[in-house]
Amino acid sequence: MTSLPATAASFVSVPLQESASQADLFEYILGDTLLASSLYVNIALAGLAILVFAGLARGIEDPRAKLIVIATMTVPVVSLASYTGLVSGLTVSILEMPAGHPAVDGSYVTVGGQEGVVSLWGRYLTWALSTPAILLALGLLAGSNVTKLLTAIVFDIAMCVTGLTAALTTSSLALRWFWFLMSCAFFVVVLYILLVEWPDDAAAAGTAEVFETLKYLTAFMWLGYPIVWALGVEGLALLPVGVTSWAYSALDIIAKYLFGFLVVRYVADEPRGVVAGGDYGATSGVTPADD
Ligand code: RET
Repeated sequence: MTSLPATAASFVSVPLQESASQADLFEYILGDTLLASSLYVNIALAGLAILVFAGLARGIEDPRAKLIVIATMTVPVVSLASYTGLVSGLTVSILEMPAGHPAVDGSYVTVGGQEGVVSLWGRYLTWALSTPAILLALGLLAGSNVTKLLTAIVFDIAMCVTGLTAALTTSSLALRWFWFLMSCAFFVVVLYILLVEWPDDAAAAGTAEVFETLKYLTAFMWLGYPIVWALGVEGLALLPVGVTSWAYSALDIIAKYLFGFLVVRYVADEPRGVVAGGDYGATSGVTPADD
């Protein structure tokens, strides 16, 4: 009998690595009431928020006021898609954590034959779309210049992408936390613009009062996200996946829907600080020379 060459023999002996399908993940989520409710509640609230914001914004005429409303409405629109992606198992994975990660001992599950932590990484991905919209609305309300607005948005996107990378890194525990710290450093830039630069702009624009409320609401809620990351399954694994997901969902309810409601309700009155007249958004107020 001829024996197999060494490479073929090792190929045959390697057990097949099973991986959870979207259907497996969809069913797993449905079977975990705490986890499922944290996601389905947000699909309902995002839909409701879109309708309420649209209702409140009926009749707004000024283009700059409309722009603030559109930026605000982007948030529940992204959220609706984001949470639907999560419940369908599309943006969820079972991840095997690096050696030494605390979840390895307690928070592992087996889904579709694959063992690991349930990672709802789609959240971090879609924050890269929703949080810039929040900052656009805030920056416009404060009367920010384009440089500060772009700086806040660029560092915010960098924060979300490096947060996503931290969650998806399975090679080394130290690298997971390095990505996390990098994301925190980008977050500091966003907080600086929100808490130091924009309040002065808002005072000059005449929107200081509403900006003050939104500034504190945003800063407190946003600070909750890295804390949940650190305490949840991705970080120190002190919270199980259902509690981690509910913590993010609760922050989302305030940081997205309550925030949006306050912005649209304020803008709907078209106060002096937010309007800009019919030419707003035109590239130039000058008629081109006829030559
Ligand atoms: C992560 C982990 C890495 C460190 C930091 C984070 C910050 C996340 C924030 C998210 C805000 C999300 C909102 C979503 C609304 O749609 C990525 C959790 C700093 C601040 C407001």
